[in-house]
Amino acid sequence: MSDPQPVYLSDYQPPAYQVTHTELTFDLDPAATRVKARLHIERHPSADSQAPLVLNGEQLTLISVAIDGNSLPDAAYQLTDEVLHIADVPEAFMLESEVEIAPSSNTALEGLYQSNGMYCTQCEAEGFRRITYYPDRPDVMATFKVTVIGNATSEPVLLANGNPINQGVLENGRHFAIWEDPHPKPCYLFALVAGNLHKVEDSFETVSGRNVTLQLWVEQENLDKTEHAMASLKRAMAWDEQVYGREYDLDLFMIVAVNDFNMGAMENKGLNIFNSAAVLTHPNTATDATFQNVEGIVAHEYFHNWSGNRVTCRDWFQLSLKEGFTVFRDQCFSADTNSAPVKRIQDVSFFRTAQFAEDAGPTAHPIRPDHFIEITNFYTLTIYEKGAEVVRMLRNLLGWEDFRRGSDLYFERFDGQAVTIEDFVGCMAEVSGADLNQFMRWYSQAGTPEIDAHGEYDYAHAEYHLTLRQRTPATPGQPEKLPLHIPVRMGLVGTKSGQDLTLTLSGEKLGKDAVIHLTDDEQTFVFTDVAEAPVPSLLRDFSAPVKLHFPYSREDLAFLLTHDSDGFNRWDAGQRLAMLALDDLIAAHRNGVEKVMDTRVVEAFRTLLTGAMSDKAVLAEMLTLPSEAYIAEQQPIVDVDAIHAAREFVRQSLAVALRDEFVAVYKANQSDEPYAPTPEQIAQRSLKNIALTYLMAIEDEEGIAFCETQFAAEHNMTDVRHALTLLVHSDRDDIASPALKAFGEKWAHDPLVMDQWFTIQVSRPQSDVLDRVQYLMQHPAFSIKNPNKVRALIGAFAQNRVNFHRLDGKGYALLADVVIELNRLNPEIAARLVTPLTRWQRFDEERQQLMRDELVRIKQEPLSSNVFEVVEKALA
Ligand code: B3K
Ligand code: ZN
Repeated sequence: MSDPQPVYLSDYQPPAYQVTHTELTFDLDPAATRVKARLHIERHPSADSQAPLVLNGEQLTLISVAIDGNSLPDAAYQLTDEVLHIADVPEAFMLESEVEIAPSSNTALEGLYQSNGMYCTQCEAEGFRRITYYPDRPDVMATFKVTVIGNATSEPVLLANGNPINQGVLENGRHFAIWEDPHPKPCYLFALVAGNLHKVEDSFETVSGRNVTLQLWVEQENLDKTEHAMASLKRAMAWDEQVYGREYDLDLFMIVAVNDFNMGAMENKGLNIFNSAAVLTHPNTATDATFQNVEGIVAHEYFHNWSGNRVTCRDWFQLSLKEGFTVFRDQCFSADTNSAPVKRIQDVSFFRTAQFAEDAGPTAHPIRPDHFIEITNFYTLTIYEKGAEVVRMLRNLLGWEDFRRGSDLYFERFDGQAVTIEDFVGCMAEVSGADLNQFMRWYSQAGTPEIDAHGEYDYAHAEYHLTLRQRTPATPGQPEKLPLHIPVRMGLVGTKSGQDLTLTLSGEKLGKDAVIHLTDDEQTFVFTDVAEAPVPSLLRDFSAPVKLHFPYSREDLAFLLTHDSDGFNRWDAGQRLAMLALDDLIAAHRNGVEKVMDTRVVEAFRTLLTGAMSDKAVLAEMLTLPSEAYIAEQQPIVDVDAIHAAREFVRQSLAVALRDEFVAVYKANQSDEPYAPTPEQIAQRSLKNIALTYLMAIEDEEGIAFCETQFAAEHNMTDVRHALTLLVHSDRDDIASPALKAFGEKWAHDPLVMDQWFTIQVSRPQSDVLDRVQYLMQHPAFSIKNPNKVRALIGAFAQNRVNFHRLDGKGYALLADVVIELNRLNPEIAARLVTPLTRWQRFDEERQQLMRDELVRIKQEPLSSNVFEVVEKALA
């Protein structure tokens, strides 16, 4: 067998044949589903009349194929494992085929598969080719009519995209439903669901007065977990009308929850399919974070109806066209619905930890890659989150009004088409007159740009000289980088007044908060009429996805922490201050020197805790130390033990110094109001729980009592889970073990709560974790075939920095064993799971060797193209 080969963006050719209308009939059976397809096909006028028809198809058993009613003899076509090739076809014709597939043995969860006995589909990106022979590419768009035939008892509900047009009873206990979707769509948006489902129904009146029926389909026991998703959907529909002028376009919108799903959810036209973890919530079973996540994902999939479905991608290299834009849209929606500064802090915090790591590793790729082996490997933080940051920069460069005009133009001009990133950015340039040529490099250049900044105040001339130098480190396949267009939003905060000073650049008054444009390798900006010495506040609101280095003193940072008018940068100043202290402590740990806590951090925290800060949500974020993963990102060589020890030392020192303040905050933020996922309540719970986190760092007796009471009160899952986690992660096994046991027994029937139960245990810092993982893999609630379980147990263990990176290599070996097993069952999940091993360059030599050994062991297996691509890059 030869190695899988990449496809290249530069090889793109428009399709020679279009499918204008697709009719499908599914006769469902777990082991032998029959799929009949009738495809109305037309040759493109500019295509060669000799062009063969090439249809994708994988793991299909072909029963018959005919053109215009004439069955094709064997000699008329060629069949391989991947394509059906017909050399000679007319200009316009009807292709009929019948295939057999086996949903019950589909463990890859791509195409048509069964989850808990229910039939469902996942076609993006290239899953439709596992359903029928078809030109499985997004630039082929057809209207669809779908007939689903199933067993009336086991599949009373039969769903597909669009509008229901007919249903009826057949012989032998079978029944059928017919669905029609009038909007032309690529086959990746096709969906079918059949099973014993129950619905919750609501409605939404659109801005033009149309009534849309909204349905949420779940298994019976989950009917009480749908309220929040439904409310979120309605908010999202209203938001897209108000903010983007986008109205829904069918009379019915359905969401289905399934337990076995590779990703969060899928935006199939009119029939979104969701991982149950991304849609089901109840105060007793889901945390605040889950409530917010569900709201964001429901909105994200809904927003795709325009940014993705009505206007779709020409090819999969353009994936960020729909994903980056849609993530940006859902981020803004969540910011408008909840606390905007906290949303930004959390998004950036995650981005700087996880996307920066991706951009610095062997799988780094541009937002628009120029080649790939397996597209499912490119549903990444770069395509999604960095893509969203780039759209956000466009919004900031143009201003909202021009950005909105550009968005309107894009949707109008390209409605019903499959387009490219140039088409999107082109609309933005057209409406605004902005020159975005250099900006386009953000789409083709991988790696995180770094800005080295320094500034000098010239008292004599009342000038501030700010020099910014940019460089983007080499990434695989891209040794040389060009300068990018980087918008730096900034202010100068006067050290006497504590106020933002007016920015005057080349005689022009820019206001107190302005964007300067770094476009060259190095630029110096001279601000004039600067009446007092300032501290610069740079990259406000994280105005560009870059690393910014500025030689701030701890005094500067303590000053910005209290005086910066930008909430994001106030938070960031606190993070930077903590990082300086952590760096010293990491060095002390490595050198075996006694650790000493920086009192400036303690005093900064004291100010926060006792000050008049009214925004509890932001306060809770400011009291949160950088995560071990984020700290690791900042180190040249990651020393997991030193990082853990240093962070624990800071946590404990703060707890000792500010114990009474934490107790006071904890007590002041108790509440027995009925649970609601409102921003106010969430803020209060976050603040209360972060205070408890500190108290538990020193296993304070009162803190332990708070935990026990909070756990036992069972008021809501946010509080219960937080208390349980703190207990389990402490050394008080005498209290933790019974609590964990009670929790596991109470929720044994609820898979989503059991996911949390797994994660809590395998993220504890104690050294017994590896044994626990092995033990829990045998637990009846665990299944390697369920992606949520794999993420909750194995994925969470691989995030447990001290235990996964054990020096005996057993953590790595365990992960590799699971990857090898999953490679056969579910290549998409296997390829994601291997990620932590691919980051071996970041560690000490001993660990590097151990991690590489496991990658080599994986590489010796017969690999799916998914895992092959990742491992090959990691070992290159
Ligand atoms: N568009 C889907 C992606 C599913 C792809 C899985 N291989 C989810 C989303 O971004 O909305
Ligand atoms: Zn998406």
